Amino acid sequence: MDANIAKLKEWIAGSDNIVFFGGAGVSTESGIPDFRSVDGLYNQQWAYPPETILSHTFFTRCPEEYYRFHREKLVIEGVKPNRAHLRLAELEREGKLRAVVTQNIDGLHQAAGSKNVLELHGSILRAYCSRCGRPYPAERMNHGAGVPKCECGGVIRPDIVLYEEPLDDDIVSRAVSAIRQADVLIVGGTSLNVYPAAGLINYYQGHRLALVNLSATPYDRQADLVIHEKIGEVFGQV
Ligand code: CNA
Repeated sequence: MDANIAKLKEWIAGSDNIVFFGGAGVSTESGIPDFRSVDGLYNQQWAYPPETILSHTFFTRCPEEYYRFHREKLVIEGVKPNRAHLRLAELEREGKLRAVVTQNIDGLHQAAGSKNVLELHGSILRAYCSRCGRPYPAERMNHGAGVPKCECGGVIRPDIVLYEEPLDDDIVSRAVSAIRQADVLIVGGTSLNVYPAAGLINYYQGHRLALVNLSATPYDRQADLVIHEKIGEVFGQV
């Protein structure tokens, strides 16, 4: 086993206060493209860049185009949790992992069995009316055609945080508290480019910050351990 992976395994074995902070790279091995990898959404052809389509302004002005992108690019049939999601859920069951803080919107941590999942950017598995707030099953939004409408006439929207929208205060404060108190912080599958989410890892006060990401990140020099490997393969060994 690679020496850095062995070290991570040792940290995990010796801690009962681990927090995981992750992003889209956690789900690429499940078949969901991330944003910034070569085959990620930023490098695919579409009439507008993803950060434009996934913005509050665009959703409000062009809901038809938003929903075309949503159903074609964000909703992927038959995806299953991979070894990273599954091992994290197992560590929580073993009483070692306190929280998963995720930027992902795919619900795969919960599908793997994780309970304390702090979804900084919400989930495409929930929907609500943008006018009256009434909750709706995600089914019609994710699989129907056209723009889903509420009985009140409002547009039904995904319960995700679009660009230009603020994060949920309660989720942020729970994430900050978990990260601040963590003994081991494992950051993985994230380019650490999207703020304010990426800045949350600055609340970590310990000396065992592990970064598991295929490509280099702006936080590599701050980390105590850096592993540039596929996260599912790494979690399959720890
Ligand atoms: P990003 O900016 O696309 O970065 C992903 C990072 O993961 C890159 O640095 C890759 O090198 C790395 N990576 C890709 N595959 C692997 C792998 N198998 N193992 C280890 N590392 C890998 O994505 P971020 O999460 O940093 O950016 C935040 C955005 C992306 C959030 O707003 C998300 O909502 C959004 N997003 C989420 C999903 C999802 O829910 N699955 C998919 C696409 C985008």
